[in-house]
This record gives sequence, structure tokens and C-alpha cells, in this order.
Amino acid sequence: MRCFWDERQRAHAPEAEFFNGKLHPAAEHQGRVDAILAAIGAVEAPRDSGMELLLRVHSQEYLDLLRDAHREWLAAGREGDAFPYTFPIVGRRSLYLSRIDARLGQHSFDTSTPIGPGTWDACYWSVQTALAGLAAVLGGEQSAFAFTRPPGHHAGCDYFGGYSYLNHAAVCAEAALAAGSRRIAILDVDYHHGNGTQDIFAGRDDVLFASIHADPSTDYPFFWGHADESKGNILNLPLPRGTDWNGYAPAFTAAIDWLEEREPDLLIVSYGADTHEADPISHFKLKTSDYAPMARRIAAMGLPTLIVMEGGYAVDALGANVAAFLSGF
Ligand code: OKP
Ligand code: ZN
Repeated sequence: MRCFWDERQRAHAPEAEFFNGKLHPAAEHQGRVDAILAAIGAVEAPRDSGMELLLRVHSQEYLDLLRDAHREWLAAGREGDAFPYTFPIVGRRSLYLSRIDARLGQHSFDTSTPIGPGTWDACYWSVQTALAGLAAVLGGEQSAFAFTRPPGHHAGCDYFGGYSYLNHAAVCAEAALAAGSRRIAILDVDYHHGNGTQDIFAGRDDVLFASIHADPSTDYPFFWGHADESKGNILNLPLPRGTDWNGYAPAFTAAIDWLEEREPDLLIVSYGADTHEADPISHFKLKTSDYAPMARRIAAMGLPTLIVMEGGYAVDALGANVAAFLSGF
């Protein structure tokens, strides 16, 4: 399978994230990159297709913030990575203040997603990597893997969070529609609900979003991903902590059936390896040996398929998990 990656994606190197009342070493760190690259072998670098396709999903003022935030942070006399700390929860999002803290809070929903000096570059090239994978699929490859990093599925059209800044799956769905696809299926099998992707496409009939994830009553991102959000083009299948393949498989099959009934002509898989039993921030019990059968079932849909990388933080198992998943195609 053709795999895509750009070395400039390494430029995002967060030191820490804030949760449970303190800073923790960032889970989304460089070790993930080396683990995955070692396991997938040869990668192709993307060409630069510019900003145009990003703007089909993300707003200009949001993209401006991502690009400028760290410079403004330094100009305000701060050190290290830029973090939001106050959010316009009572409304007034239209009160577009120019102070960096207000801009950060207006475009984010957590304190786990810092912006460093290299974040914009890494995110920009990560989207280009995704678009290169899409181009391969539209060009006739049955499947392709875009090693997108940092992840994307928590990012909305104008917000970051959950280690995500630009939503690769969403940009690729819009790009595919622009290139003539009729209906896109997005299957999200990361441990966490893909709230950004859901927000971006809710109410549409040309993009379907099916997600299997940890019950947001107990797990991040809490405020999205509940079963009762399923309607129209959205299907959420939350599962309890401790779920193993036996518990996972029925929901997974239901998601695939639901997508197939709606006759998409292209599939985008948001793949997270954080469903693995060893994942340090997650609580499912999938095994490395579960990923190839999972992927074979997806491949049996017979659709041109782009796989984009989301989470997966058990660095020692990560390479094997990604390789196992890709082997199923
Ligand atoms: C990104 B992706 C950890 C608290 C912060 C943020 C999780 C982001 C996951 N206990 N969690 O979906 O893998
Ligand atoms: Zn995740």
C-alpha cells in the first residue's frame, strides 16, 4: 500500500498537556512518529496543493490564528507553547477580541492541545499528506495510508482540541466531493469520539459519519459522541470501558452495515490505535491480532479507501498495531 508522510510534520513537538489539575508529558509526542515510520517502511512525501482545500472546511480567521498564535504568544512575553485558559462558554463568540488569550479560547475547547513554534507547519504538511493519499485513491489505488500527525478528528471548522488542529478526514471528504465523488463515508475507529468531524458534517447528506468509541459519559471528549446524537448522516456507537473484540465487533459490523446501506462511493477511515489494550490514556482491550480482521472487514466494503491516522499512544505496540491494520488491506 502506498503510504504518505512529510518530515515537516515532526515540527509539532508539544512538551506537556494540562488535565486533572496539572501538566503531564504530552502523550502525542515524537516517539509515535518513529514507531509508525519504522513499521510502515517506504513513505512518499506529498506535493504542496496550497490552502484552497483547507478553506473548504476551516475558516480563514481560524487558520490565521493557528499560523500566528505562537508568534503572538512570544510577543506577549510568554514562554514555551501557547495554551488557552479561558473559553467563551456564555456566548459572545462574535466578540472577536484581539488579545492572544481571547483568540486562543475562542477557537478551542481544551487545555491538552498546545500551539508551539512548529505546530502550524506540521499541521499544514499533515493535511498535504492526507490530500496526497486521497489523490492516490482518486487516481486508482484501492487504498492508501496517510500518516497524518498530529491527529485531526477533534478539530472543527473553527476550533482545535484533543491534540487536533486541522481535520484531515474532513478536508479530504470535501476535496473528494469537489473532485466528483458523490457520497463519502467516514468510519471513525479511534478510541475517542471524532467530535470535530461530526460537527463539520452534521445535517449533510453527501457525507456520512459513523463512529465507534468510548462512552463519552466516562471518556473524553464528554460533550459529544452520545448515542442520542445519532440522526440523519450521523451514527454514534459508544461502548463501555473494558470493551474487547467480542464487545467491539457487533458495533463495528453495525457501523459498516449502516454505511453500506447509504451507498457511499468513497471511504475515509479515521484510524486510531488507541483502542489497543496497552494504550496509556484509553480503556478498551483490543489486541494487535484484532486489527487485521478489522481492516479486512473494512476492505470487503470494496470501496476506494483512504486511511488517515488519528490517535494511538502505546508507543511499544504502535508500530505493530498500524502494520497489522494496514496488512488487512
Ligand atoms: C486524541 B485522539 C487524558 C486527558 C486529555 C485528550 C485526548 C485526546 C485524544 N486523560 N485527553 O482522539 O486520540
Ligand atoms: Zn483517540
